[in-house]
Amino acid sequence: MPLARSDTGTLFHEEPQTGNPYLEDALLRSYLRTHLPPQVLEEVNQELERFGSRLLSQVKPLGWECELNPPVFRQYDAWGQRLDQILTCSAWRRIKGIAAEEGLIAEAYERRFSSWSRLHQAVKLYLFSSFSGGFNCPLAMTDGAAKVIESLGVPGSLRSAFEHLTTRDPEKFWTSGQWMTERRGGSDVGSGTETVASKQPDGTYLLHGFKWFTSAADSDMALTLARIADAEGQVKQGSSGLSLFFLRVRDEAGKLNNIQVQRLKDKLGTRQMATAELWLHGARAELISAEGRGVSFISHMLNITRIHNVICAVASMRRMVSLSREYARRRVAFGKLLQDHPLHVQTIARMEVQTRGAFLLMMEVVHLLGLAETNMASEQQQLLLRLLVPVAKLYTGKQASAVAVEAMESLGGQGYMEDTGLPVILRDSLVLSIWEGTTNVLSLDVLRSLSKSQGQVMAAFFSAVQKKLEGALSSPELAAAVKQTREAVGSLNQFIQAAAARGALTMELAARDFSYSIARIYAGALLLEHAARPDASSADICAAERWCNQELCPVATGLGSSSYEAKAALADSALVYEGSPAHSSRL
Ligand code: UCC
Repeated sequence: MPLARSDTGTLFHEEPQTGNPYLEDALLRSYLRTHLPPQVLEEVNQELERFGSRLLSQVKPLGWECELNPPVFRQYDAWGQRLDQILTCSAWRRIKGIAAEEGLIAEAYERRFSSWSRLHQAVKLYLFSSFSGGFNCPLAMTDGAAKVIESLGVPGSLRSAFEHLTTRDPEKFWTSGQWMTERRGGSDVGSGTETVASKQPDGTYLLHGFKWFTSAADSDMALTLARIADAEGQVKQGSSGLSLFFLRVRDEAGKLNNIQVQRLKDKLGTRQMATAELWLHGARAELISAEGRGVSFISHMLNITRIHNVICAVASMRRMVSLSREYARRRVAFGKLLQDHPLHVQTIARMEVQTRGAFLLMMEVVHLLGLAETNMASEQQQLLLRLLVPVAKLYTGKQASAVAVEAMESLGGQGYMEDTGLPVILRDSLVLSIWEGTTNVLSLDVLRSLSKSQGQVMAAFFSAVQKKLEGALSSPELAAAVKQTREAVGSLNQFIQAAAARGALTMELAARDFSYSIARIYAGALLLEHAARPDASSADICAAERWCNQELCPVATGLGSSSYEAKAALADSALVYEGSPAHSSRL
């Protein structure tokens, strides 16, 4: 009678205990064994094992402390003087130091492993992400800023900033913000940006404007967009009126650079990290792009932060699956462990398949980026990278929250409890499909990459998929999955031919399904390639088969059901607005 007295119950839920995240990640380790040159593998393997154990012993508790102690905003002191201080907790600052020590940005720019440095950095970020207490966000923007400066050839005036961003010295390490979003919009940067830059006699600019979402507002510097005013104070509207600026947030004495903090945002997730509304009242800044080329220059940053988004999405999926599978080893229900209930394990296996596809997509993107950055990428690989960044971002951003919700459910009511930490992961994953370009905006970016390259990105895609499928043909057990993928490739090709004969509306309506088709087919080809290795595990083979069993080319189905025609757009509108005042008023 365990509950004969109310305070002596013996039933306790056991916390899922996960170990070294590197050692427990079979797919990551087999990927590195397969692809890294032996000397690089030896070094990286040891380092990642050490890093994995540091994450558990040091970073994980700090990350949780960040969640419990979110940043606080002090606008005024007791005497009415304006302070505008964003106070972060000591754990947040300690994680910043660890990020520097571990070279989480430096690794990509030192290039000690040549083209593999990017991949090595990405793997560290992937392991770090779920324990980082939200510090993955400032790191994304810091990396993006370093990339912009590097792409400019590290001009003299930005050398010091570049060194601060890429140092391993915690005392010198800077993080950067990316101040793109203004009150009139986050996606439509070209028409939503109102900040004005006026040139000063010394060649610097003073910025006046209002930045509506500035993430990691405690950063040391920022890159931001503004419109340069001419002698009459006039500015050019639209995207071609935007230029890119560098600014320090505070001076050496800690005084804000003519910036006022209006308030901190009250967000659903990423609460460990301060996102603020900022007034720029003459913030001194340096023009770093050609005039009117701001969007094009900041796209270097966007592509890097989008890749970080992919890394965080995959990390979050992996973390949730790890917690789910470990819980199933401990929790008894209906007379046996959850791991002995086939339906429960089937549910986790489905999450695992999604995580594996997303993981390989992430590794492909960072591998291509590493090649591009060391001038080792062919033209085809560069085109593929341009296409896959938005595809991977939009696909994994959506999958991360789907997996998080499913994994939470697999822990039952416990998963819904704040102090298990699972709700934090879920909340944080929900932003991944929103910031850095929503799913639809990125689907349109996929179309932009097609039109800008006159279709060459698709030629690169088809040729890369074809090569991977040819490699997988040697494994008879993969034959059915290869066939399914080939058919999907054929359907995608047919869609492109058919869409070419129709108007722009068809492509716009198809953009999301088209991007999903690219993601599913490419991830399928990657899973098949991985499963065709001589030392592939049965899990590798099963993951490839199951992935390829899903609908790989949804855009073909949409075309078949006439979903992308003008008539369908009218029907969409009727469906959405039936019963709304807007609809009634038209009657
Ligand atoms: O800041 C934010 C939150 C910070 C938190 C960061 C944390 C990261 C998380 C990581 C994990 C924890 S969120 C704000 C993010 N905002 C966006 O992502 C903006 C979304 N909107 C877009 O992406 C739009 O598509 C725009 C702004 C790029 C579209 O602008 P335009 O003006 O219509 O663009 P255009 O005219 O099409 O492109 C202008 C130029 C073109 O080059 P040129 O002039 O040579 O023809 C384009 O080809 O920019 C080029 N371009 C690109 N190039 C545009 N996009 C790209 C691209 N993705 N890659 C290469």
